[in-house]
Amino acid sequence: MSEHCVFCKIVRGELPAKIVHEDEDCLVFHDINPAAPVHLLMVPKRHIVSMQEINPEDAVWLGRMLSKVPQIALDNGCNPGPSGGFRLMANSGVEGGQEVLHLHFHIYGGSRPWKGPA
Ligand code: DGP
Repeated sequence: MSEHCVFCKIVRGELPAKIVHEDEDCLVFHDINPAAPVHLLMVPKRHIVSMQEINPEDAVWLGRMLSKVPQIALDNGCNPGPSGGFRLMANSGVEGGQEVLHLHFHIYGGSRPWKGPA
């Protein structure tokens, strides 16, 4: 946990968020500034800055967390099947476009076709 991190504050319940899923590894909530009809953030509960800090020891919890993305996407308005789908994306580091320095995965979807963020 990091005292001043905005996503740690959401994990601790100190800041409000529209939470759609919670388990031992992560929270999933709506992005405050949606860039698609469905725009969720999957945030690990542990404070990890970005994918640059991930190493092989993280494979178990990271794999367990990411394996839940398809069902969470479907349950929250993404369309099923090859003509539906979603985009899963993680910015990593400032040069990777990351603004909140706590690892998170964007889940975008909910329209077809959707060209993605600029
Ligand atoms: P990134 O550029 O990958 O670091 O994206 C950070 C995203 O986090 C951005 O789309 C806006 C979102 N965000 C920032 N602060 C908050 C917040 O307090 N609540 C919620 N729900 N989303 C936030």
